[in-house]
Amino acid sequence: TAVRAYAAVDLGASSGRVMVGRVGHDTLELREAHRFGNRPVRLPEGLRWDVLALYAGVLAGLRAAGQVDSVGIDSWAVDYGLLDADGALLGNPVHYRDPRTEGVPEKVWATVPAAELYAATGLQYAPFNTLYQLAAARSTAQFGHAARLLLIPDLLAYWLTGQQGTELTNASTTQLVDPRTGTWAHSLADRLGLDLGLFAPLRRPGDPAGELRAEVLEETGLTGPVPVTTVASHDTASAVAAVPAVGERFAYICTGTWSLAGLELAAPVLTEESRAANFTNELGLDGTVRYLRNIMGLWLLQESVRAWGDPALGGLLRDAAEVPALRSVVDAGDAAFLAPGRMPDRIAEACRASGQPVPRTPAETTRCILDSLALAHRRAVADAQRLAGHPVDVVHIVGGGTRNALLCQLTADACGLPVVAGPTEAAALGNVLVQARAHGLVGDRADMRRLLARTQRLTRYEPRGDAARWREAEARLAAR
Ligand code: ADP
Ligand code: LRH
Repeated sequence: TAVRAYAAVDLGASSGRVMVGRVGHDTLELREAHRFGNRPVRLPEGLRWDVLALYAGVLAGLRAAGQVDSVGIDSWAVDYGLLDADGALLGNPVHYRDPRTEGVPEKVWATVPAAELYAATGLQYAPFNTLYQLAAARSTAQFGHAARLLLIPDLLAYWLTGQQGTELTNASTTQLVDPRTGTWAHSLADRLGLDLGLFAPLRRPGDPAGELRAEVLEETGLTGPVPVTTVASHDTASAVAAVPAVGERFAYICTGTWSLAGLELAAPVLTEESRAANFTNELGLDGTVRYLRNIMGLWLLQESVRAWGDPALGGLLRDAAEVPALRSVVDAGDAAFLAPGRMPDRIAEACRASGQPVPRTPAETTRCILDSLALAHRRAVADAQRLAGHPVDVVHIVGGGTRNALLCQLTADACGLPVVAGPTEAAALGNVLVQARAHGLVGDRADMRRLLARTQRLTRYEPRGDAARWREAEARLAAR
């Protein structure tokens, strides 16, 4: 049977990569064609993405990938570029960790109370939701010249093809989409005076998104026509699509810069209790709902490692495994850890303020971070099951964190459930499989997952029975 090759462009907050997936009836192989750093730049006006460097990385990656049957693009959510009336980019896209939204949510809530926002959009509160970014941006000179807004993957797709669109799973992270219907929340936007005409028309995973422009073919050495296929362009939506689960009784944790922990549901949970627990209802593949909580994730470790002058991760994790467990834990869901800088100090301060031993060495700080992440995973998995009335038997971990065996084992211990870890490049695999499906190579979501379970290397971690210690740590945090 035919084997086809698909290029997956997957841009995470810490690195971008172009992967090539080869898909056949019973085969799925992924190879890395090119990986490049994604470093935010601190300009006088604030923290910005280096989007031209990312585009150059995409072109280099497509050249390294060689001839493919189609290209798909996914990236982190919520951020966007503005275009003027000629279609030219206005400035560097603002990074979601930029502090420009400080104090903005309160102003938005004065017009539309937070409870109404949740009822209409199902989105968790996060200061960087596109809605708040737009409320912060609209008084700027740049915004006055904007004729179009493209979310990051849609911006890159536009540069590759000349075609504009707004992909639905990523649109659902703007807080301007109704998760019940998968269409724009017009009356909400009207009340806030936000012009939805800035967005290009919605498109869905599987829809065609144009073909590589002649100049792109020339720069990459590819022979046209090469179609670009719309995938689940929110990286987390692609990653959830590639969770190799069997049946429906599973929770997932997408671990990378963030930990996104929750459930795949058929309908959103819009209750007041769910809002209070800060669960989000983002849209997934085929009208599914990604009911999950954002946890600060390995960002805490990445930023600490940067502060220590980039020691090797392997040695650090080995040393951390020797540190006694659960000595101090911090709230890994706390937005206080959102901004860059001084991470080990900020973690030490949080331990001191809650009357716990202060981690002193990099190994102790690393252990504190991993214990705290596992504890946050436990709480999210338990809360999601309760709030959605959807029990699970297993937790799937996908993404970069699957390479951290200590984190996977601690998560199994904390949740009291078996953990199945893998695949590591889940977002790229979800991206590839949606392209393959659009071209008739695989069937429905369950088929995609069966193919993943058969072909990907997965590691199972059984919970070690120390539930009482995790309950105690949880109570310690709650008592703060
Ligand atoms: P993103 O997509 O958000 O950029 P990734 O899924 O690539 O993130 O995951 C990055 C994280 O994976 C890093 O922060 C790091 O903690 C973890 N990681 C990467 N390589 C290793 C490794 N060899 N051992 C342990 N952890 C690793
Ligand atoms: C992970 C992610 C996450 C969003 C955040 C901004 O890469 O897309 O799902 O909340 O970035």
